[in-house]
Amino acid sequence: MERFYITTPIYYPNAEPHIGHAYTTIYADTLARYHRLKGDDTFFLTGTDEHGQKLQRAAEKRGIHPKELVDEMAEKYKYYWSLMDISYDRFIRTTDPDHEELVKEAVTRIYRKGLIYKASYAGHYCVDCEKFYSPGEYLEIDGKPYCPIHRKPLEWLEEETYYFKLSEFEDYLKKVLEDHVYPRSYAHEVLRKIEKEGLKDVSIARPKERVWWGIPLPFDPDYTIYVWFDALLNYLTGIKYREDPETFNKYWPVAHHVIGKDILWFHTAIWFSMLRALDIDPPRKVIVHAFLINRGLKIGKSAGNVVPIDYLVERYRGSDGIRYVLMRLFNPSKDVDYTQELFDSIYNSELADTYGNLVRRVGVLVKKKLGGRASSETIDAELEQAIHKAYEKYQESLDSYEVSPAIEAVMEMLRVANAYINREKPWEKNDPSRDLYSLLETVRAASIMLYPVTPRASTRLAEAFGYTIERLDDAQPVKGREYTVNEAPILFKKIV
Ligand code: ME8
Repeated sequence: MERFYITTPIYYPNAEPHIGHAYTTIYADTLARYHRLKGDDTFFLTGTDEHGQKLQRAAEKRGIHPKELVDEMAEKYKYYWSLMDISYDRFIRTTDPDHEELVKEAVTRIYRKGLIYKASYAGHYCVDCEKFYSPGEYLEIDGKPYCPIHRKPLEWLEEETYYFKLSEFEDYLKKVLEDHVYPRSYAHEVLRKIEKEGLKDVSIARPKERVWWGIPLPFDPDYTIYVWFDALLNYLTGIKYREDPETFNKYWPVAHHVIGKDILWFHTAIWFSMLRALDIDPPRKVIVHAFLINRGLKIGKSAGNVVPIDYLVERYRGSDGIRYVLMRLFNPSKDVDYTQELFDSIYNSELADTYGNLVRRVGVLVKKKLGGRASSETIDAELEQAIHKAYEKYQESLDSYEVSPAIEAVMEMLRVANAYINREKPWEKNDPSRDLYSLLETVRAASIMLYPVTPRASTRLAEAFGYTIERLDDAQPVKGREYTVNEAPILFKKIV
């Protein structure tokens, strides 16, 4: 049996998730559901990144303890992910005791290897990114350094700290990066940065008097472990690296981290080096995607252009519409511009018209012309071929992490079926059993293949047309199946 381990970034719970977070999480969920459908032993991890100065400040602002804030916000994340039908296997929080133990142990091991040392540090810091920016990386506005992502002034920090010897891993990174990053262009981006700037050691601790909200550094309790060093290790905690080596060894070789391009450096240069320091192989793939933008800027709380999840769930009556549109537009390399018109038009033309309307017509005709029961010992060759073609393209795409082309393959099959019904006019025939059976096989195949993207609509259709969705293999056409159509559902109401 094949295996599959997939993760999302663990998000900062200083604010509620928005469609930018949903974009990543739905994509990871789609791949997780696809692999489960193939019968793979699958583990899907998501969660929240709860320590550090950003959370400490957010709590201070509200006059509450950070733990109170993250407890409240972690629940909100879970709420939104249930609204979006996210099928995670564990929701990890960096305040979970097993994670804190793992981080302490990992940092101690790296320290004992001589890869962590004390020295002083000075630099420009963005608290929203929890990251130092060097000249050339930051924006200058009126001669002052600004964060290129959040467009806020950077803070000057000067302090004694502990460094991780990232510089030791240059040769190693140059050897492994290309094979473990998808699309490869992102590996090249990292390699170019290393080539240009060299690999500088990174600070992995903060003085406790400035940042007290986090995991104490085991070998110097005056310091708190840097939030990124803590957070990245969640990918090991999630599959029980410490307590259960069997589970860990089962899933780690098939680890896939889905991330936005903003956190590429952390998930490649820093994470791969940390893993190497712990004698762990790199993940199978870091899958990177570009941003969802709105009015020219990356969607985010600081840009003030957030599109709330509730709004879209309400607009499309449930999770399927927004899941579909985001996956249809999903693009690893190019930013995707959010506009309501574009989202509505994809929803209307593909889900409501091409898919939903065909399902409705087929359902009504089977009930009217065949009393709700359909079977046939032969299938129309054109539709049979269209199903096979879609099935192949769909798998080929998803096996190489491409969601949009997989969906397009299913839509193409449905367009063939729409042309077929219009041409054959089964409503005019005395016995349209063969036509309708062929169409039923096509919409059944569509519902199975689209299940990872639109799980609700697929389940609804399967119930209405009397079959179950269990395995991807079942999407292939067969002859002589007995359909009992008990309802002609309207899967997607058109937005007018
Ligand atoms: O970076 N378009 O958390 P974060 C596309 N805690 N993706 C977007 C997006 C947008 N407009 N906005 C957010 C952190 N994302 C760390 C991660 S992991 C060990 C620690 C998604 O809350 C995208 O996946 O800032 C991005 O990388 C992530 O949210 C950043 O989430």
